Amino acid sequence: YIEHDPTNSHTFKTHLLKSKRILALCGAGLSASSGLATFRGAGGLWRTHDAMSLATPQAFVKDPSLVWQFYSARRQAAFSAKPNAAHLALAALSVKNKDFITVTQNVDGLSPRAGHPPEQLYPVHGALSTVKCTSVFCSYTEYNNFKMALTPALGPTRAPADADTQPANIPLNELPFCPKCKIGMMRPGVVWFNETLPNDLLEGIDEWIDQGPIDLCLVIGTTGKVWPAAGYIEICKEKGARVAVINMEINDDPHLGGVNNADWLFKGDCAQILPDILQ
Ligand code: BJW
Ligand code: ZN
Repeated sequence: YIEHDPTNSHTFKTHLLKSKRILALCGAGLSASSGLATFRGAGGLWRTHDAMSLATPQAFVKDPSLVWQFYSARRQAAFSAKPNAAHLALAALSVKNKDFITVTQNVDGLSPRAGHPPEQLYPVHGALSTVKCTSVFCSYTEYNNFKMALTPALGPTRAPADADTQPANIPLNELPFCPKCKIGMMRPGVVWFNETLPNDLLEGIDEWIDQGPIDLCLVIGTTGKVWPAAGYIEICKEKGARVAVINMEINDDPHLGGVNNADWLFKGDCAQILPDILQ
């Protein structure tokens, strides 16, 4: 495996210059150097909180207080974080190349804040900055909400910082409720396991894919284990794309970041690598 070295980035840059249609698939590693925790990596969220058991509709029904504290802490971290050089490099590429799209699994909103044009950005797992009513009578209405504390009980001081801090047992009536119907509890506007991804976004991606051959697929800071997002890598390959993986951890696993036999492997922090290889 080739690591991040000049020869490697030279052949990549040659291909990039020839590439018209490019798809980037991004994951939590994109925001790591902004100080946001990843899911499965070192210090990943799923080690300190059992996120498998938190990012499901079943967990929310069972213990909305716990799940809301988890998301409240992550909202506060995301709203306080700043986009890094990797977000900026992708935003710059999308301004330069209107045939480039970013499919991001991240819910932190850092790509839009970096100036990534929204029509070229597909946040397929939703956004921490949205909340939606859980009542069918309210048609699950979704709202933007950038408040640091959704309710006083979910204020920064009440959010569990790590696994050692016991989450509080917040009474139901101190959790967020719908401003419209008043009876529906609000939930984070993100996509949990066993839930379908937003159809309009999936259709938009499919339309872009169907427009012709794809030249390049960038796999950035993701383990590529979560579907259907991971599936875009193979779809790009079927449409002729060559694949570049940019990841902090590159090992001998032939199935790395959801990719079999990537054409380029760049090992390191994408906030350092992307500005270099995409310029
Ligand atoms: C760096 C770095 C640095 C660190 N620089 N790199 C087909 C096959 C098998 C299973 C399924 C399938 N289809 C569906 C499923 C089930 C399921 C699934 O995929 N399960 C797998 C785990 C096996 N999928 C679903 O349920 C999806 N829904 C669905 O398919 O609906 C249809 C349906 C419905 C009902 C029945 C049947 C079908 C929904 C998936 C939703 C995922 N949601 C989450 C939570 C979002 C909200 C939240 O943020 O809390 O999305 S889970 C979590 O994983 C989150 C992430 O977006 C996602 C991906 O994680 P990611 O981004 O890859 O993060 P990490 O931590 O894993 O990796 C970070 C990487 O960065 C590492 O590699 C580091 O090395 C690297 N890194 N620092 C560069 N500085
Ligand atoms: Zn409602």
